[in-house]
Parts: sequence; C-alpha cells; structure tokens
Amino acid sequence: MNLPKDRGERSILPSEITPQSVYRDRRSLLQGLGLAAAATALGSRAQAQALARPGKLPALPGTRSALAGAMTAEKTTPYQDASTYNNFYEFGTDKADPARHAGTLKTRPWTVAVEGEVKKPGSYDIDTLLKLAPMEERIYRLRCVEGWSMVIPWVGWSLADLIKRVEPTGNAKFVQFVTLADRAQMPGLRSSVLDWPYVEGLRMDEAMHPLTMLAFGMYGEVLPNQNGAPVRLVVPWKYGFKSGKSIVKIRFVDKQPKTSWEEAAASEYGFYSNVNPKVDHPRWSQATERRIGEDGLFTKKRPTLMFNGYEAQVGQLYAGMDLKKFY
Ligand SMILES: Nc1nc2c(c(=O)[nH]1)N[C@H]1C(S)=C(S)[C@@H](COP(=O)(O)O)O[C@H]1N2
Ligand SMILES: [Mo]
Repeated sequence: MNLPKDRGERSILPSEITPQSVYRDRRSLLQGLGLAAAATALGSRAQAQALARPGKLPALPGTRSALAGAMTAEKTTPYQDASTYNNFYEFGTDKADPARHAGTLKTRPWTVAVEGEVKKPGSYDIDTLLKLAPMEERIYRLRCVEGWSMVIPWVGWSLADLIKRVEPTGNAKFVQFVTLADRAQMPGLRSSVLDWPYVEGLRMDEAMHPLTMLAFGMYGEVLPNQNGAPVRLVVPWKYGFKSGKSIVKIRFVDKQPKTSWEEAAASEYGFYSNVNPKVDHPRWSQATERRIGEDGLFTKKRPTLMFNGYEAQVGQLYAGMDLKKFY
C-alpha cells in the first residue's frame, strides 16, 4: 500500500480558522485606512496560519453538530493527507490519482435528481440544495475496507432533511445513489475495474439515520474535487466505499438496489458493509486499522471498533440480524 510519510502535526479545526475572505476583507480595510503596520501584523498572522489551514477553496463554514456521536474528539487527519490519499476510481485507482486528475471535474452547473418512490420528485440545482438545511460541521471517523482510516471534519447536513422534504411513499424501502460518469471529465472510466456509473445504496432506515450525511465541504471549505465535490454521501459506521462521491441522482426504490462493489465482487463486498472487526474480508482481517497521516509503517495498528465506534447510535438498526450473513 502507498502510505504517506508519518507526520505528527496536529491539524487545526475548521472552527479555529478564520475564513480567508475575512482576512482579505480586514486587510484591505486596514490598508484602506492607511494602517499599514496593523495590516502587516495581520498579514504575518494569516501567513502563519496558512501553513496549517486547508487548501485555497471557498470557505464553507458549519456550526458544530450537537448530534450524539457526531463530534469525535480524536485528532483530525491533516488536510494534506485527506486530500491526497483518496479512492475515487473514476480518476484512477492509485491513491494519488484523484488529487492528480480530478481538477478536470466541473462542479458547476450541477444538478441532483431525486426520483422514484417519492411524492415530490424533483431536480435540485446544487446551489439550491446547499441551502436546504443549516450547514453543520461533524467530525467523523472514515474506515476504508482496505484497512486504513482517517478522521475528517465534514460540512453538510443529515440526508434525512432532504428525504423528509421529498416525502417517500410506502413503497420506498431503499435508496440508491448514482454518481457522475462522464468519460470526458473522468479518465478512470476507460478502465473496467467497476461498472460505471458508481452506484451505492442504503436501506431506508439507514438513509434516515441522522448521522448519515450529505457533505458539501470539509475542513471548513467546499470539498476538493478528489473528495467528491460538489456533494457526496458520508455514512460513518460503514466502510468508506458506501459513501458515494459526486452524486447526481438519488432514487427511492422498493427493492435492494444494485451496488458497484457487490457487482464487482459479491463475495467480498456486501450490501450492508458495516464496519465490523469480527467479520473479516475473505482476503484480509478487519480487526485493526492504520490511521493515515499518523501511523507509520511500523506503528502498531489500532483496533477497529464495531460499527466504526458508532454502535451506540446505530446498533439498533441491526438488532437480530446475522451480521456474518448480511456483511
Ligand atoms: N464515486 C465514487 N465514490 C467513492 C469511491 C469511488 O471510487 N467512486 N471510493 C469510495 C471509497 S473506497 C472510499 S474509502 C471513500 C474515500 O473517501 P475520501 O477520499 O474522501 O477519504 O470514497 C468512496 N466513494
Ligand atoms: Mo474504501
């Protein structure tokens, strides 16, 4: 596996960062008033923070979530790692490919279609969708099925806020997420590793769970393309691949929908894919994980937690289910 170098620095939380635009405005205001010294002092402070702050994308602030389990106290993964070590096969299968190639993704205009078993189907322009509910910051663990994990401060809101608005019918038992598949923008589509478009699905109660999130940003800024701009799903108690990036369609259906990974290897990737240290992948153990940006190659791996540590919040969804059978 292509692991980043061990970097011990603590990353700054988005809530601790003054948005770039605020600095810019304050600086030009002070300069306008002829307060050059003050502007310089501010400038060097901004510069010092620039080392730890995220990229140079537009700010997307969110209020700290009050939702149970939504704010892990664990150290967040450095932005540099979270935005350069990615899985987004539409841009290539190497961890560095998405950061390298996703620059070509056009995230405006962008529409998300909502269809199927709902009373109010529709097509949402991304800038309308953004404002559908108040933006929250939530710090979730992300555990990839490959055995690594990160801690990412997302910005977005509960998918349930959208679901309630479109009024699912009694036949809506599952939700399917369809992501963009555009050969002109996505070089990875030339490969047949997966069936395109990348599709994923959730059971209705999973989709309605407040921890299930539509994310538009991370680290206080809009999502970088490689992390799934302009909108992606985040389901923190499931393996990372359930969290589809660059979503264009949300379909409410009566039967368990097809998912790309099940289609590719059903014996390895099930529909549920809940993080579970007791159910191994057929080719490797799922008992432990390596934290990206923190654990070096020789660091002892940390234990993987049941439901990725969200058991108190989501365990009830699976009461009575055989999780070895429904893996
Ligand atoms: N459209 C799409 N979404 C995707 C993927 C992908 O290849 N294509 N990879 C998944 C996998 S395997 C993981 S681990 C997460 C990684 O998200 P991150 O790069 O933001 O950490 O995205 C998921 N969403
Ligand atoms: Mo993954």
